[in-house]
Amino acid sequence: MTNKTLFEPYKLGSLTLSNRIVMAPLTRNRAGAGFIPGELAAEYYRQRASAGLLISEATQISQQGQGYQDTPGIYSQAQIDGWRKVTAAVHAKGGRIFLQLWHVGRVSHVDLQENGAAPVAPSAIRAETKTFVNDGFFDVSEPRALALDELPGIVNDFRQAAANAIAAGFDGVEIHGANGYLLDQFARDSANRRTDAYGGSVENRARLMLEVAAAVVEKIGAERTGIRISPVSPANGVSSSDAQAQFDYIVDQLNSLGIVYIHVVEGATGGSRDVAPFDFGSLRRRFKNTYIANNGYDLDLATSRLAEDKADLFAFGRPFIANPDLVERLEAGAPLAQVNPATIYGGGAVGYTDYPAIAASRS
Ligand code: 8OZ
Repeated sequence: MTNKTLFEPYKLGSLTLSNRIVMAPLTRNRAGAGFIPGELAAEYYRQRASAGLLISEATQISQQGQGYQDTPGIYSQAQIDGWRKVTAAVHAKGGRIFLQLWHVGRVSHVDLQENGAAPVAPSAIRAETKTFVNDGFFDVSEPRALALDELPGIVNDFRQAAANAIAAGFDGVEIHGANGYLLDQFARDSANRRTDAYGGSVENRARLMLEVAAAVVEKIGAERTGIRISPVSPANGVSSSDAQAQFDYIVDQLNSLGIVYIHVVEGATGGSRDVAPFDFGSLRRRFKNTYIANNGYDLDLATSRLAEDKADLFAFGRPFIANPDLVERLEAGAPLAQVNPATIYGGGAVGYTDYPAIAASRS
């Protein structure tokens, strides 16, 4: 047992976070034309800046990496300029913010791709999932398998996007290695049938994720590089026959790279924590830097898991949508507001920047 508390400062690399509560990445589909975050996004993140660390919504590193309508990018100068408003707003309130770097792989639709091209994937296997596009939910498109000589370009897109994030004022980046998107598609054997150096063995399936991590570390430094993984999540139609071996190996290699954190979705993303047998303690023990735990946490679970030293930081997702002052509410034992599911994805200020802080909602 430890006597740490959730509401004390925590040192993440060279940053001092004001508490151990993290705002998890949350897709909100409100980017403007050109996939640029604007003033409204700056206001949304500013309202939530009392989180010890904010992680931005998933942000595509290229047009090819986009899978949903109105998600922001980090590959054009106008996008960098838009994100600078967000980081300035958060920093002015004393907050810290990482950008989540995203390539969706096969979870996309031809209408989001350049010239209506097929989305890309480790193998030409369509995902059993839907995407939000053209103002509705549609089956994802049939993907094509990436050629071996295209993979360095994808690694390079992540590297450049990381540099762009730093140029936009972010404190660091989180590589999206979770939830059935491109890097997770390579890692999980249901989606990867390749017979080259990027398929087959545990080492080969981890290769693209680890090359991306190494490239980002080389570009912006290990202290500013984190990653999110979801070893047993069936999100977006992926599964593994060997999740423990796969993710034990990945985490050992990430540890050798010296990245500042792993952010682990424990269970089915946004669902059950007990979806499959898996020893998350094994990842915790292998990784020497910060372990961020996510999925289904509330104050009691986070408090007890911290006391047992099972994690350093705790990421809350949906509770942050309706509770901009979630940290203050948890600390005060105040009731939490409930989210309106109809306004999570897409739209404007309603259901985005109009959830009041508790002091305001009482008056
Ligand atoms: C919900 C809707 C669309 C995308 C993830 C980026 O699951 C997402 C996402 C979540 O990581």
